[in-house]
Parts: sequence; structure tokens; C-alpha cells
Amino acid sequence: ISAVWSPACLEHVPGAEIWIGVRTPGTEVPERATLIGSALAEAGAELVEAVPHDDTVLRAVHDPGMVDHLRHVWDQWSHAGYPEDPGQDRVVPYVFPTPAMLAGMPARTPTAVHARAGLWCYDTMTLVGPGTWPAARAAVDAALTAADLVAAGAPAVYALCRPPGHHAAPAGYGGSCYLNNAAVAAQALRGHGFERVAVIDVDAHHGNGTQAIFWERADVFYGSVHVDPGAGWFPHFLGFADETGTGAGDATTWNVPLAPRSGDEAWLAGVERLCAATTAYGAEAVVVSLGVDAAADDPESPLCVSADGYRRTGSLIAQLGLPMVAVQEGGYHLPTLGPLVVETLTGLTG
Ligand code: SP5
Ligand code: ZN
Repeated sequence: ISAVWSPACLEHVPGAEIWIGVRTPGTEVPERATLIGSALAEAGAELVEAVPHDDTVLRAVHDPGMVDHLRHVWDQWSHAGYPEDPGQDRVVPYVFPTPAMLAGMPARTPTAVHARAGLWCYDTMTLVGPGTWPAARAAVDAALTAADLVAAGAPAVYALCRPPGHHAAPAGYGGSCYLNNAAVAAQALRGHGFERVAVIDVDAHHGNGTQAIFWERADVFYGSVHVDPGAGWFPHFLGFADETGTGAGDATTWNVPLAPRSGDEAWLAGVERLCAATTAYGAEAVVVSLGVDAAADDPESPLCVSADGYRRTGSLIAQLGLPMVAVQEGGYHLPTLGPLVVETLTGLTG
């Protein structure tokens, strides 16, 4: 399999995240990409460098205001003269214009960058530093390059995207995600002439951002298997089974939430349901949001998928027989991260 990557993806170094009010070390570290890259090379994958693309597809899935904010916010923050403090070395919002605050009144765009930070970011875990924009934008280029290769006839291409993307919504970023690489890949495949595209999301968390982007669209199906957000897991507010899309997108969203401690059997049954729904939908191409954080050893989810379970996940999706772009999402257990991605891709490519 070809694996598209960019060295710029290593530039995002999240020194910290604020979780339930406590500043803790960043989880989504650059070493993740290095480990996946070396495991792929060892397994004989062909590593291809991402080709730069313009913002056209990116701006079709995100509010251009959010894209511009992410491009410039670090410079603005670092020049704003905030107190020298370990907590000030990253952009972190402190006030959010939620529906509870605005009560239906209009949201402004504040001039103060410390206020504007909460307009586009919806949590306190997704900090912006000097390398965040170049890395997130390079991950988009990796996804776009993978979509180009599939459109040119490659049966399956993997994009080693970092930072991940599936929690990034049309006008809001969070969950360690800034730009939605999988949504960009799906949108690019649409532009390449695939009329109906399915996103199958096997990250342990619900991809609320991808769901939001395609919520009202008939031309992109979104299906996800993930730990039940109602059982206390991120993203908490979305990812329930009764969310099925609306308007033109009615019945083109499909969620399979699983109880904590679920293992291969429940997981693979969920993947099978998503594959059946993808076939029924009539997809012509598939984007796989490939997180491996449902693994038993992963610290960020309570699911218990095995290495064999990941290989079979890949095989089930391969049986769709569709052109496919796989995009890296989460996966945080560093000793097994690379091997689990290789297992999944081995299943995906037969
Ligand atoms: C792409 C992806 O997998 N995003 C995961 C976002 C969920 N993160 C929830 C964070 C839970 C707190 N983790 C504590 C780690 C302390 N550094
Ligand atoms: Zn995840």
C-alpha cells in the first residue's frame, strides 16, 4: 500500500492540554506519526510525500473564517503580550459563546485574540502552538494527495495524517483535531467524480466533526462505531444511535455506540453493520477514519479490540470492493500503535 505523509506533520507539539481543569501533558504527540511511519516502512509500504494543494476543498468543508483563524492565531497570540507563564505558551480559550451564553442573540467576532480563541475552539484540550497550523495543513495535503492517487486508479491509499481530524466540525475545532482530514478526502473524492462517498469511522471516539459536516448532505454517508458517549466518553454530546441525519441527509448518518469493555465480537458486529449500510447506500468510494484507540491497551478508550480484531476490521471493509482512502485518526498506546495500523491496513488490502 502507498502511505502518504509529510514531515511537517511533526511540527505540532502539544505541550499540554487542559482536561477537567488540570494542565496535563499533551496526548497527541509527534512520536505517534514517527512510530506509525517506521512500522509501515518495516512492513514494506511505499512512503510517498504529500503534494501541496490549495485551500479549495478545505474551504468547502470548513467555514473559511475558522481556516483563517487557525492560520493566524498563533502569531496573534504570541504578539499579544500575554503574561509570561507556562499556561500562556499555547492558545487556550477561556470563554465560549455557547447557546447558553448568547441565548439566541448574535455572536460577534471579538478583536481580542484571547476572546476569539473560544469562538472557533469548543474545548480546553486542543491547544494551538507555533507548529500547529503547518502540521494540520500538511495533514490536509496528505489526505488530498491520497484522494488524488485513488482517483487516478490506486485501489487503496493510506494518509498518515497528524494531527487527527474527525472531531473538527464545520466551524469548530476540538478533541485534538483542527482540520478534518477525512472530510477533506471525502469532499475531494466527490470532486473527482465519485457520486456517493461513504466515511466509515473506526476510531474509538465518535467523529462528531465529520458527522456535522455531512449531516444534511445526501452525497456523503457517515457511519461510526465508537464507545458510547452516554457512558461518559468524549465527545459526550454526539454519537448516539438516534442521530441519523436530516433534510437531504436524512438516513445518511449511522452510529453504533458500544458499551465500555466491548471487545472484538461487538466491535466487528458494529463494523459489519456499517459495511452493510454502506452497500445499501450505494457508495462508489470509501474513506476510512482509521483510529486504533479502541485497542485494549489504549489509555484513551475503554474498548478492548485485539490486533486480530483490527485485521478483521480491515478485511470487512475490503470486502466492500470499493476504492478507498484510509486516514489516520487517534491511537495513543505508543508501543502498539504502529503494529495495529499495519494490521488494519493488511486486512484492508487483502
Ligand atoms: C482523535 C481522537 O482520538 N481524539 C480523542 C479526543 C478525546 N480525548 C479525550 C481526553 C480525555 C482525557 N485524557 C487525559 C489525558 C491526559 N493527558
Ligand atoms: Zn479517538
